[in-house]
Amino acid sequence: MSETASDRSTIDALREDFRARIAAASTDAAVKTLADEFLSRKSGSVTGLMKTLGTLPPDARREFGALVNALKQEIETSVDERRQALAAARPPADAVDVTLPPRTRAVGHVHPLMLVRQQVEDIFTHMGYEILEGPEVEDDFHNFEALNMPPDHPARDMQDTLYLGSPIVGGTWGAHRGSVPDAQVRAATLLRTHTSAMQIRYMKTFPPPVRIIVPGRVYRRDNLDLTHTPMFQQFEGLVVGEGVTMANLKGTFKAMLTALFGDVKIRLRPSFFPYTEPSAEVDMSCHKCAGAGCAICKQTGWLEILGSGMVHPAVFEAVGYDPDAVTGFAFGIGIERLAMLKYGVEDIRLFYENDVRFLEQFS
Ligand code: 2NM
Repeated sequence: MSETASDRSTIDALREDFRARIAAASTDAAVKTLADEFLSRKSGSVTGLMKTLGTLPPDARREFGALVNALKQEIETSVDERRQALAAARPPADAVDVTLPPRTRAVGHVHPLMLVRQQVEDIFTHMGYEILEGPEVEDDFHNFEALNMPPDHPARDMQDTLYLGSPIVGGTWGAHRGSVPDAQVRAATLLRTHTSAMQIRYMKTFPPPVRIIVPGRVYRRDNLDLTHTPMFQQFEGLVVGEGVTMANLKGTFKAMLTALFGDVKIRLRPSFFPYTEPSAEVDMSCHKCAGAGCAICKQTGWLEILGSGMVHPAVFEAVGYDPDAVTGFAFGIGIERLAMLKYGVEDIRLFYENDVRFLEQFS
């Protein structure tokens, strides 16, 4: 029967079409759409064939009906299997997708002031200096009196120095050669205005020779502006021994500033500090314009970088050193100022606001 043959080929074509497409159906929705296309009550193509059965003579109806039924069953089984396969391949609801890129983790940065401090400490460690810290609360003797600043010295004024509401006693401060007793009997009454206070403790505790750097926080009664904070960090250096000269002082600064900023020139200008005589302000040639003049050095070609001098004999007397036997040089540098110059930071307050957008620029 030609009718049956043509209908048989219709069934074969439908089966082939279905088999190809079920294999490609990769979601539940795609499987459902495909199942509906073939089996839906109203418009399914196999359903359509079923509906034609009634018009056929009994023999053909039986024969063709069996074929259509077989196809319908194959499709139903296939759809079920495909659904099960998709379900089995689906990760559980709480599964971890190991192919996702990792979340970026915020990594901390070394604070720019610490970066500079570490570099300076390295430079001086290589030159044989000992690095030590000291107490931030100090007494009048170590902060002023031993540094040749008598009771009527203007630096002691309440205008400049932060005094404690009540005195504090206790503790010791470690040093490589042993420990430096705290307070050395006097009670602390103020926040140190410079770390030279610790250098006095050191000299009172150990005989010459001395080669030390004291980094740390110091306090002054200043209002906040672009270049001042009431707390800032500095390091002071001290070298004492027989025959220490101003040439040693100058060579030391040349070595330090070259290590920090590259090939710079230095120059000394006369200055005054109560604890040094003679005293010198040290400038370095501007590392940005190499001395030609720019906005950073205000067109002068030079940058003021530190204060220094030969230790005053009165300081040696206060700590029990013989000023006829030893000489020494000393200096003080602000760490913030160094960091501002090195990293081109124009506002000192940025170092203390702890805005990560600022801090993460340094590494
Ligand atoms: C400076 C400038 C000049 C200094 C002096 C001393 C000590 F303890 F030896 F007397 N320590 N640091 C000194 C000298 C500090 O800072 C601008």
